[in-house]
Amino acid sequence: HMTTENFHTLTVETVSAGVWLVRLNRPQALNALNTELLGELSAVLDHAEMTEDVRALVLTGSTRAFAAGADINEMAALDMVGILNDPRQQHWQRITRFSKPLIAAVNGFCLGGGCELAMHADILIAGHDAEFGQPEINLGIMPGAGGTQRLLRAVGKSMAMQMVLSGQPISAQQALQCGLVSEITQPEMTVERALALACRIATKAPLAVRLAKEAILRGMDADLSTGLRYERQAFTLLAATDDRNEGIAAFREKRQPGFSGR
Ligand code: DAK
Repeated sequence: HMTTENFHTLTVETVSAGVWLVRLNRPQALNALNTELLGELSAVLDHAEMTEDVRALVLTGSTRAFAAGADINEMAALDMVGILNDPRQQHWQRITRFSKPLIAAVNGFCLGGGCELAMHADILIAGHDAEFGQPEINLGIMPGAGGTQRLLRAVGKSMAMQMVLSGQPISAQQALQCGLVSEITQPEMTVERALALACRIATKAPLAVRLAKEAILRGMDADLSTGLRYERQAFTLLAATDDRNEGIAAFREKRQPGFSGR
């Protein structure tokens, strides 16, 4: 069981069996991602990765902001060498390689590094009032945590160019239309909807969930035949699991499966 007392910039709550809710909590800076916050988030992901009972995570901010970007005050102090040696790079890599389902519940501002963080999630749910943008260009810089690449893959060339080059944010409705998010909700329902999805995923066979997530992520940067080869291998691997036998047996016996993660 994860406690929140060691953290300054976020809280972690065990919501129900297998689901943790992580809330970014730097209201004075609209949840801007400073080194401490990214460090605490990567510590939570380490812990979640190692805890077998954890099956899915929901990541959210406040009603006003998911996150308004990297912490501009902190960034101001870094020169080129400082950026090259930046410890935050390790934290971003930790987030990238998280193997369990991560769902972002986004309300309010979701900008710059905040939008890049949300795009690290496997599923994005947004409130009607959410605003997604890459405003780095306004600061004379550009996205640095995957924004140009993940946005391109999520929304296509024209919208990615529009957002990154103009710095103008898009609405939740636009984000839905272009596929950046999969659902929009009433703002007060965003976290609830994300948790409901996480709880549902938490009942599935963990190995199947993990390999399916990996297959989809691999497909994002592979050609079709490479992606299909990976899918075939992963699918074959699952044939050796207890949960596959249990899932098929439960269907035939018209009962709910009890997955063991084996
Ligand atoms: N950093 C630090 N503080 C921030 C902040 C940020 N990104 N965003 C907001 N705040 C602070 C404000 O300074 C203000 O603090 P006080 O003045 O009250 O002390 C407080 O949060 C409330 O903000 P506002 O008073 O500005 O609130 P408004 O409602 O008027 O405006 C806003 C909200 C979101 C439109 C505005 O705050 C805003 O434009 N914020 C900046 C948005 C932005 O430009 N974000 C992009 C930052 S650049 C990398 C990885 C990632 C990145 C780079 C490199 N590597 C791995 C190499 C990412 C870069 C970025 O994200």
